[in-house]
Amino acid sequence: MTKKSLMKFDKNLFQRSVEYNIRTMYRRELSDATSQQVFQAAAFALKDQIINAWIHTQKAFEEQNPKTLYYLSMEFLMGRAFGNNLINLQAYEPVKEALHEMGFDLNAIEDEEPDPALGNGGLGRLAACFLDSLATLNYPAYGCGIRYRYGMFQQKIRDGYQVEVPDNWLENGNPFELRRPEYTQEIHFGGHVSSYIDPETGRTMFRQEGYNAVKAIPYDMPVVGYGNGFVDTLRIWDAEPVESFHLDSFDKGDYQKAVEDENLARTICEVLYPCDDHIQGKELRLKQQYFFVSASVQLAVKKFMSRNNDIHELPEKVVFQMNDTHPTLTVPELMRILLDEYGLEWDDAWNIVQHCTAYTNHTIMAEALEKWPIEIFSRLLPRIYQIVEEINRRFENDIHARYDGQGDAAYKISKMGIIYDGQVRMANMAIVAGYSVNGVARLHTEILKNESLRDFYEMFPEKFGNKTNGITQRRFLLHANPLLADWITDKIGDEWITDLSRIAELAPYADDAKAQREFEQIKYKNKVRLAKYIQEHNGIEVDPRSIFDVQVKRLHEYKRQLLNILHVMYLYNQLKKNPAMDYPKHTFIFGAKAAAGYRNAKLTIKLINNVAEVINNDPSIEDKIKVVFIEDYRVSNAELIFAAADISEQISTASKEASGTGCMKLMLNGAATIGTMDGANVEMAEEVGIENMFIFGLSSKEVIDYENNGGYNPMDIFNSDGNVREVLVQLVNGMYSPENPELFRPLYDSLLKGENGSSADRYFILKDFESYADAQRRIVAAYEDKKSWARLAILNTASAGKFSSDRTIEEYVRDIWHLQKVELPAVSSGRFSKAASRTTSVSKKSSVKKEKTEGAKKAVTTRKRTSPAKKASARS
Ligand code: 26W
Repeated sequence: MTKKSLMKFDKNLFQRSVEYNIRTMYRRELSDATSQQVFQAAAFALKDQIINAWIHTQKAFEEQNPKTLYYLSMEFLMGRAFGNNLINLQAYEPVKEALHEMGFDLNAIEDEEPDPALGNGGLGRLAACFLDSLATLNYPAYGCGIRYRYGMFQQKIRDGYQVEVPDNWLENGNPFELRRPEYTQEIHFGGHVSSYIDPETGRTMFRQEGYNAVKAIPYDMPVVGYGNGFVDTLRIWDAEPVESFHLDSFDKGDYQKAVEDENLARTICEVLYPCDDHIQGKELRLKQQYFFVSASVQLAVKKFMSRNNDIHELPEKVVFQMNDTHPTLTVPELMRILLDEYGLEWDDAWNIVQHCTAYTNHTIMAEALEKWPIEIFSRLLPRIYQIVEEINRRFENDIHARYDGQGDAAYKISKMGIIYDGQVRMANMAIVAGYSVNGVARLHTEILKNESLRDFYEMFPEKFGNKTNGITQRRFLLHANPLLADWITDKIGDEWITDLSRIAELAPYADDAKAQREFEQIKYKNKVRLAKYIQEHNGIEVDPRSIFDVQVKRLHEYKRQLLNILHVMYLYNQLKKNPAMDYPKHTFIFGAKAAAGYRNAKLTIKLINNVAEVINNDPSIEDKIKVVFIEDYRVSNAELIFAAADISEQISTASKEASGTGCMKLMLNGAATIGTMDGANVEMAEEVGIENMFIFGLSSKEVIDYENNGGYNPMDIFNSDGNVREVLVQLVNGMYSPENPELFRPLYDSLLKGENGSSADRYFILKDFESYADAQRRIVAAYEDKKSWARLAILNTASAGKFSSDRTIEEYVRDIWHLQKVELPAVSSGRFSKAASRTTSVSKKSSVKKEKTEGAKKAVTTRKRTSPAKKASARS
């Protein structure tokens, strides 16, 4: 790999350790071991090495008692750990060599690891990138989540349809996790609330009784920082029954409860909900939310009290970041602990909660806003519900105090009330309680302030801020694209690995003919690698010299995969009518999972596959276009895809994509974006220049204006645009579904008629079609000139500096979390682990703008690599 390992890696010891593990774990000789067994053995050998650094880091936390971040998220889409840990330990090359000498190929061994898919998409992957950055930047943090037994389903494509297969990722065990029974917490559901008088204070107190209980057991996974010997923790909770099932329970008369407790424990962590577009109000999901939030908050408070004396100081040492509304129960749960267990008065407790909790919003889609029916909520969480009622009562009083004069209070309560219309509205609770509300890209934050959360912004303007998303360059460039990573390091050095703003130094190479050729060659090799994967997995032969045009992301109507495939159908029509048409070879690559119950999304997958079937098998177009649907899109194959892309499709209806992060991964790997002015695309255009992207479509303002005026009439386009009409008719004339011409009728209807009361073409696909087709024409023209295309690609890579999650994390630290970096004391470290390898200094090149406050100054420090000699003197 790019960077020379700074670790003292003992190849011999590693090899002996792998061999030993194979003997003791599998009673086998090395020569008889399967690849899976070698993976397990090597992963355990690696974990042994990580453990030292992990202990060392956690000891430093204990000694320094720093403020700690608890990043609460229902999803962590970590991807495979083995290769990533090797990268961050700077031991990739030595381990590759060690395995090679033993007769194994590291890539093949990496492929043996199941891809932990404890997340749906953007929100979960963002959480994983954040952990990587937190550890790399020396910040004390826990990721808190759920250890789902089954992660995101595996997608199989059968006859063009998506079929969901359970993802049994723990089948062979997880070598990187540690079970921590000593941190077990108990969680209570149901029952009722009773009150009693505290004999000491004379105050009325409340407690939950007759509940069902479940034990929460944490499993810890190391999160290894890059090259700094720093290891944070991902703590995911599993459920177990409080007592194992006793036969004598029957005699004691609580047989029923024993069975219920057992069932509760069995079901709670069973499966990740594969839905990220609308809420289903499923009781089990609310149980999952309370389960992991309660366990995480209880333990955080206990840990705090073990190091500090006064619970009132909690906000100085603890911050809970709520990743969307899913962990909002943090608010009433912390209130419960402070009121019922620590005996605080309401105002005191509320003051603490208001200084410990912060909320990130990831979507403006109304159907994704979490609301729970009071009936379910109060039955499942009776004491928590009482507390929410009181929070709501007091907040309504505040609204009255502020708006009664204007006669607006009733309206404001209808918008902002926490309990309203028979439901508990989670976003409203998170905003009222938290001290910070942030959006994930500038445009998104502006829409929150001016549209969707306007009333809240009016009331609490100081809470709102923007934190544009980012991605970790260590996984998505250093690991995913070793050829490009090496090339970049060759040109500008390796500082970009921990300071992506440095990648701007590549820009001058955009005009260098030799660099252009080299860049092109690298892209070509990566396309060959992906073409091989496609050949193996899809049986489709694609030409690596064709344009690789990629749309990989969750399938949603607002992301408009339908626009993309309708355009492919249109192109095909053009080629059929005009076989001599000069058109460069173009491969359209899709990858997407659809929520299991999302009909139009699943039908779009079927449409893509059916279009692929027709086009890929039509010799008359001479392979000018190919369509590929990559099965089971996930973190591991995403890495191959990003490295090989020429074109990145970011074509959501403007205003709908909060940020997007795939756009950043593709840009970093030198793909040019075709996109709307939506989400982070807007900021990408600022960085690379709009002339180096292919921008099209309605602006978010235009979309919002249409929406506020009842939409537009797509029939006008149908009637006036013959090209559009032709493809729409082909949706329902059996051209792509001869066995059932009506198959795609729902897609046709969604475009022209609207369904379930929503307006026709709700996502402005037809409205944007011509403008999209035009942007595609510009791409094809630009691709003709190889040199200028390479220039464009290099400029995209060189302009991606802003989009590192390191920058995002520094902004959260500066404006919201106020954490300090923890410097590790020096140790004469063992192999792999290298503590305190760096000193801290204010980097002039930091992409985070300097702030005036003291705390902020500390937060923007980024480290610089110093010579070993300097390091030694810094330590002494
Ligand atoms: C209640 C069901 C549910 C589950 C998940 C609703 C909504 C979600 C997530 C908020 C959906 C999500 O992943 N949003 C994405 O978050 C990314 C990280 O900020 C953004 O880059 C994407 O634009 C946004 O769609």
